[in-house]
Amino acid sequence: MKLRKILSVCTSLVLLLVICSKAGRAYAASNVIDFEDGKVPEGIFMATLEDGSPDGDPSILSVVDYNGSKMLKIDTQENGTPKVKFDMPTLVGADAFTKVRTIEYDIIIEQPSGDVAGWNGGTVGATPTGASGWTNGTEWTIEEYNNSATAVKTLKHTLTDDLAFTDSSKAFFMFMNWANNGTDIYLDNIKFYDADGNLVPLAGAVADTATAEATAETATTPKTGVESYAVLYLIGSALMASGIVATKKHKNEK
Ligand SMILES: [Ca+2]
Ligand SMILES: [Ca+2]
Repeated sequence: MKLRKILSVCTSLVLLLVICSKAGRAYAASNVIDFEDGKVPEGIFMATLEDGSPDGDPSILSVVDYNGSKMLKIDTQENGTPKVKFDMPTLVGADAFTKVRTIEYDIIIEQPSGDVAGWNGGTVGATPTGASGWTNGTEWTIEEYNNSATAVKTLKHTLTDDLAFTDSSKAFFMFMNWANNGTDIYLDNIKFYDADGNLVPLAGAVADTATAEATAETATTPKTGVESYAVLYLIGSALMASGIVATKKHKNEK
């Protein structure tokens, strides 16, 4: 009898676990551009000049399988500076773009010729002033003189208070690589944070977030799937241990 009870409790725990991990995944996906749908989001595109011609290298953007995930590939075509724009009103919505202060992303750089990746670097600019937006930027550098591809690196660029976005027509981050050596750039897990370091949800993700929160509340579990898993695992282990003790006791009594 006791064993059957323990089994039914364990089954309930597994069910709870499945619910929690699903809720956790939906919540995470709504705040991160992870490219897993295979599409280049509408708010990410190559910079152009006023006449519509490329501003810098006419690189081609696509989503590809790389390093075990789907990533945004910036495929340089000539030897100019690739300039990729992240348009904040499109990505987080017209009501939320003024909150955004920080962009964060994972980056890998590869020299497709097989030669070493060498020096790559540039600026991530944002602009309330100036057409090309690089004057207000934060510089980045990645060097690799042994391999053709660099290790994954997470880069983060934060605007100072006086450069916060105000005008929706000029509210963008612009990623640039000044290296003109034909390297391809791969980006993934793009996130935006407000001045207090909170993730700013992506546009169109509000409904997903609400659903995930509701599910999490119904299940009365901690916020993240990982935490839930740890707690349930501990409870499960404790129950199983007590089950073993009970079975042993029963045998002894016999
Ligand atoms: Ca990805
Ligand atoms: Ca290329």
